[in-house]
Amino acid sequence: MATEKPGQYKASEITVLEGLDPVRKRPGMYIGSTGPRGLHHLVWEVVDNAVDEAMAGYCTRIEVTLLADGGVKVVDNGRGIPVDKHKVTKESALTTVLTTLHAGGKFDSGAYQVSGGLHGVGVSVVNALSIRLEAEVRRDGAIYAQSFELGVPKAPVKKIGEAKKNGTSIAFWPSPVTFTETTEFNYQTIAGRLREMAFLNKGLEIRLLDERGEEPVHENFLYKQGLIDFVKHLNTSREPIHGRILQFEDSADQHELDVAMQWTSGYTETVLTFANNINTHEGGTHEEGFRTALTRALNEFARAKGILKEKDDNLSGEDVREGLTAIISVKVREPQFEGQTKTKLGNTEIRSYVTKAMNRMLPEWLERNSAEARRIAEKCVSAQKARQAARKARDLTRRKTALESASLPGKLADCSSREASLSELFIVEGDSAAGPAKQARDSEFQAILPIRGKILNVEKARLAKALQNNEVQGIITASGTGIGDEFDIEKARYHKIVMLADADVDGSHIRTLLLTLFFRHLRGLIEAGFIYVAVPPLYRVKMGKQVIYLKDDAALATFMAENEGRKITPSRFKGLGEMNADELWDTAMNPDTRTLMRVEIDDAAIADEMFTVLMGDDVQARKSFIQQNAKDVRFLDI
Ligand code: 0RA
Repeated sequence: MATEKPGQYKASEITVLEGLDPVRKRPGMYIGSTGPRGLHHLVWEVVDNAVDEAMAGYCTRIEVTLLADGGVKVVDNGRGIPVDKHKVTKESALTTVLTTLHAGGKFDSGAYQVSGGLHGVGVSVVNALSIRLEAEVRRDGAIYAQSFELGVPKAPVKKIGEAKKNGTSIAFWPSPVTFTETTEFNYQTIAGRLREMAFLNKGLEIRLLDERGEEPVHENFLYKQGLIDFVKHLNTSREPIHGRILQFEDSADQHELDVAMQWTSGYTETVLTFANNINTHEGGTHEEGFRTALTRALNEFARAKGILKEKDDNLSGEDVREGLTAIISVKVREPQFEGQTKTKLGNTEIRSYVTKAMNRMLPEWLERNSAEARRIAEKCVSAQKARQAARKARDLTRRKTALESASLPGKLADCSSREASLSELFIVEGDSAAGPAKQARDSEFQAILPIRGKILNVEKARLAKALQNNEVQGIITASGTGIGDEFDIEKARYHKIVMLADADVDGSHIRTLLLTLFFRHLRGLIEAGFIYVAVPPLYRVKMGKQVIYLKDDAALATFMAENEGRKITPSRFKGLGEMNADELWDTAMNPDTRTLMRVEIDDAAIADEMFTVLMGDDVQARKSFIQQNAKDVRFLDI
């Protein structure tokens, strides 16, 4: 995208010389979106640079401050961005780093970098999209400073004082011209990611300070045991079946591997994978390599100890991962990120590297800790037995799927279109709302599936048991994709699945249960962007002949203020069941007037934490989690 004529510069110079115009023109290309996600991307970008310094071994502390005036400041105690004159640009390296587009950003390319498909676009992108950015560098005994507006320096780098220690401070104020939706940072989003960064980088201290409220809020993240602490954290409300957490570390000349794992008495598998600190929630070669070694080691151990008899089948991958909480973190010199959301590690050499390293370390651990290893192997065998029993039950449903519609749930009022990309499924709570929904819908492309009462909490049940639940079965068959190893997104029958439940505590509980089902067993639907929540308005207002719907108390207050003096009669919807078909159509179903929120997983680790803690058994953990996250957890009741 360089504007210079090709051939005029050497390739390396063109990269260095590219300015920030393209970023200001098409911000989405660089940060994904200009919504809240893109906004937070700015913070990740600056923090990632500081974490790169830590991974290279030069930085031990990072401080992130959410400033009272809406900016963010990130301070680290690394080497400091160099300030000497750059060979090509003839200006301070600090200025170059902040005003030119170049992949990566580090001049010394030896170190691991977070850079990849996701982050790593460079701090200059943050600069381009900020109305103001202040950089301060401590280096070579002095403090240097430079300010920018929308990426343009206000003056050259200036020495403003003496300094004993080294470090970098970047403060920036995102431009409301780019971030039209919001420029407000979310504390929970930032805290979650910083905590995860601290887990992944053992010994790195990350502080978060929020100065925006009346009382400042701060949290410190520092984990001496890294991934072990991460696993402990994820298992807070679970029941481990062995005390010692398995931990493996290995490094080869080109890559590093870090693993921590522990089995619990539950049934969900939480295997989180990272490459260069990026949550690879589409998995990839590191996960494949890990799975191969894990299945093999447990089969061999179980056979050797007679826990698995000669006549028994081998344990499957699913069997050995039941109840497992594991973190796999690799550092790769040149990571390739693939997949729909660029969160799948593609480096093929990593598959065999991880398998080999685990083949060496895991059997040895099992042998050395044979009492614990036995408990683990026995758990795997009981998972296998349950799976075999479940398969018998599933075979019945599978035979029916051959008959297509025969297997669809009886309560489903299907749409006539068979074009999945145009079809919508509304999951509606209760019969009182299902009636009007069926009347209101456009049966060409809208299907209705009523669910009665509370659906099963799949967090607490084995899959086999979950499948016996009518509501769960209905949702799975209606969605068309199948589950587990058979899940196939291509078979999805609707590309929009909309949860329609009341705004009250019961409705919120049902949404949480449904989300848990999607997250644990139909996650591909969330990842494909097919899951939505309908947000019906709370108020209907009559003003003359007009009928206006307002989503919440704030919207009502604004509307009343704007129309002061006019005769307005607001009424509050108590529940979906109270709406007639027309109202339901306007507020929840008509594509032109409804409000739908797409359910997104920004970070599987953080989502997993939320589901585990909220849906698990530990009431205390649940209470404190909800108290901490109250602002943010929209779907959940206390
Ligand atoms: C380029 C080169 C070096 C360090 C950095 C950039 C650097 C960037 C950031 C961004 C935030 N914090 C940072 N800390 C360092 C290496 C300089 C050297 O060789 O001393």
